[in-house]
Amino acid sequence: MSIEKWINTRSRYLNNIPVKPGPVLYWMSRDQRVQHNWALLTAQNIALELQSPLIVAFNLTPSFPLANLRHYDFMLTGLKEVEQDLLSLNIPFIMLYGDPQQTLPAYIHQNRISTVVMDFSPLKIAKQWKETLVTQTQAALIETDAHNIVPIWQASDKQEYAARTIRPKIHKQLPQYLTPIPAIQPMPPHNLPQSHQPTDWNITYAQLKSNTEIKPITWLTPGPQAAQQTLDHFLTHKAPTYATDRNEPSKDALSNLSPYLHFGHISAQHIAHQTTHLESFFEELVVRRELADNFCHHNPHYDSLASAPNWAQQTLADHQQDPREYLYTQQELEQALTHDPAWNAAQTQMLTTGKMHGYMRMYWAKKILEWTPSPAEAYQIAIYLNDTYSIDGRDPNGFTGIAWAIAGVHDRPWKERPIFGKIRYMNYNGLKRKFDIQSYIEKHLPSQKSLFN
Ligand code: FAD
Ligand code: FO1
Repeated sequence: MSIEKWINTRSRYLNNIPVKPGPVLYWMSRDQRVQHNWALLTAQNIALELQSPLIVAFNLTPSFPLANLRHYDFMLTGLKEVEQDLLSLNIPFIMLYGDPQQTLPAYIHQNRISTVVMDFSPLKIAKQWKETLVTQTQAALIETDAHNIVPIWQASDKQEYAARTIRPKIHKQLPQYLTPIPAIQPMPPHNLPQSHQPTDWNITYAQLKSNTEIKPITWLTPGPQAAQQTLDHFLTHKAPTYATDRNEPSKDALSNLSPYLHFGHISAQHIAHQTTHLESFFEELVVRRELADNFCHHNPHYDSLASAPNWAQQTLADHQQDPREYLYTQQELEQALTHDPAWNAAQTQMLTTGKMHGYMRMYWAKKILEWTPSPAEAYQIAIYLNDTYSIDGRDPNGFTGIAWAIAGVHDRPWKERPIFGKIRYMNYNGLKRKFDIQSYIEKHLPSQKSLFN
């Protein structure tokens, strides 16, 4: 296959330096896996075509925003498995440390890398890293969307209004993009200058500067193998009842795949292949998740209230001065000290397990809007709590979920009311009416009884 064939619609050039013979580097970041990884596949095919060595590098930024030991432990455990998977395919894995805006240009220069392939992320931090690289290197730079089934640039060229507007654009292209993903092949022996030294994981852990009081989670095993096992378990035991049970917070009905999708330990395309028959799951995994990337990619204000559509900005401003019956500080919310046991149960579930039930996340964020002095502050508190404690946090899905709950993004105006204005409202009685919320409360707050029973 010619090089151009591999720089297909899943990839794009970030500079106009042509690919030429010389070592090919896959700078792994969002998609931390070997198999079902279009970015690694693109890099491998270019290296084979050029008869050049292939190297994979991961740059550890010890102070990733709002990340702590809970997240680094999950991620680094997964990367240890990725290193072994790569070595078994004769592909060297290099761990870099520090600010990628310095470490990558230096690595590329020192090792005379001729082509760099990167995976895609819509987040500003990743875009900043790449913008710097474009100005600092003479290597060909290629970005491959290894996260979305329909590449972000093919799905839409603008911020989509709602799931209903992006859904047809995604479904129309699934026949072209929801295809089997070729396996990564073993590479021929390489004569790279630095004989590959396996990563010293003690040095890696020693680089971390984040706080350590938020403990790693133990109920979920990190890494690509465990991700596959979690998928198998979901398909066998949960898929049949997912459509009916997925919103019931007291049931363990969700797939638990979000931490693996966030760290790229598993490919959404690989999951989608096996879940086309699960309509409600497929809608979340494909349409909702790819809508989140679309929102973060096209709206630079995804991490603030400025992301809200005009109707929402207006309505929240109209009600900014409404009296708040309850007001809590970030710390009181963080410690689950509100009057509402359902909210406290959701916050406690996130604190202790790192993963709040999806339905409760909607209720949780909307109550932060109701119980804080301003929508702008509510937005920041929701991001801070979600990204500090959720194992799947710091993700486009999180920014988009908070934008939906507090700022009406991807939603429509509802009946006007105090504080919320026309932002969709949720309340405790709704939970009580629809779910066994008492069991959820007792499961996560054994001591507290329901306030309203
Ligand atoms: P399942 O129901 O099994 O879903 C399977 C996959 O579908 C998920 O892993 C996810 O990739 C996708 N998906 C499901 N629901 C959504 C959704 N509403 N939006 C986008 N994709 C979805 N998701 C995160 O990954 N990280 C977050 O930090 C996060 N924060 C959220 C905050 C708020 C306020 C809200 C309302 C939602 C948030 N979500 C977040 C979206 C959703 O709640 C989670 O993706 C889901 O609960 C993850 O659990 P699961 O994989 O077991 O879910
Ligand atoms: N990606 C990296 O390339 N280097 C890191 O050190 C890194 C740390 C990290 C910590 C928590 C977390 O949730 C994600 C982290 N990521 C890191 C991966 C991250 O998902 C993406 O690379 C960026 O978010 C861009 O999408």
